[in-house]
Amino acid sequence: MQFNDNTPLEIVLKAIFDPYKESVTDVETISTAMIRKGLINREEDIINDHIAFRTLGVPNLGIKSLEKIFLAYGYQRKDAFYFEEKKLDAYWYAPPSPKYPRIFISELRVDDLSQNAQSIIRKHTQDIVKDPVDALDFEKPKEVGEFFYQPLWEAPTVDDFLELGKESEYTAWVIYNRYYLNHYTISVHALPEPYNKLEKFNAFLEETGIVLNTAGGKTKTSKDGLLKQSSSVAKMVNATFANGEQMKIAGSYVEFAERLPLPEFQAMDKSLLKREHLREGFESANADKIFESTYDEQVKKTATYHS
Ligand code: OOG
Ligand code: NI
Repeated sequence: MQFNDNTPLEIVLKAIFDPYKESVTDVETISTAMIRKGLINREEDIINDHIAFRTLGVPNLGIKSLEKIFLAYGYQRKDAFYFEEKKLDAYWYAPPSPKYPRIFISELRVDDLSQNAQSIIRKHTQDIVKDPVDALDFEKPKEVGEFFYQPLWEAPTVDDFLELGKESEYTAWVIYNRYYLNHYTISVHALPEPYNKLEKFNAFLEETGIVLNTAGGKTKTSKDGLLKQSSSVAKMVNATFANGEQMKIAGSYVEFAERLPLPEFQAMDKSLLKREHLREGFESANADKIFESTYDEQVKKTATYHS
């Protein structure tokens, strides 16, 4: 991501990205390998396709609350998605300029969980009686960015975390991580040939030691064939729970997206292709599997799991 203008939105995005980069070591591993391979000169050359957040559907939180931040900086809400089995709703948001990433925000359908899981969630969130986003001053973008890393509610106990995880791994992740940036996404189509093809880029990532999410296959392809996505598996990170208890849990991950030209632009000179010529939006079936990048089944494949 290269931002030169220091606009409020750029300051917010940077404040969201920096702590994520600090904790997700794959970010730097991948950038360094891409530089060594000559795919980019600097990390800032990577075009960030989108970033994603997770939230809980309870009063004063959820999509309705978090989206206000991005709407305030000029984003527009686009298509809705529904994930039956994972009990999630989501929207994506188009940026005010193609130089900024899209946003994907998902939300847990809390009422669809068991009474037991609901009561654990409500125990953590019931004291939030006002929308915390309403207290933000959008003219102070650094503070807005820092909001994503504020506690919002008490850290869960290890028992509550594990109990939630039995029913919904997404929920356990959110109850601990809250609005932590879930992933950023490298635009693979923007890289030099032949690494602008996701299958080739995936092989390069694996040579670099990156473990890919295999849910639904390493490459997830939309029905129209024009949006291909893959993702790394989240690494385990040290987490401090209530009463100071420590345990390793899944952190955040990195995604890779290849957007192909729309049928009417497929004959166009490749060097002239811009964002508006490429497949837009997201794909439910791809997203459904990408969520699993933080799920035990995938995460246990990383070497650090038992350390
Ligand atoms: C988001 C998963 C979906 C996409 O690009 O379809 C997604 C998440 O893991 O919270 O990122
Ligand atoms: Ni994504």
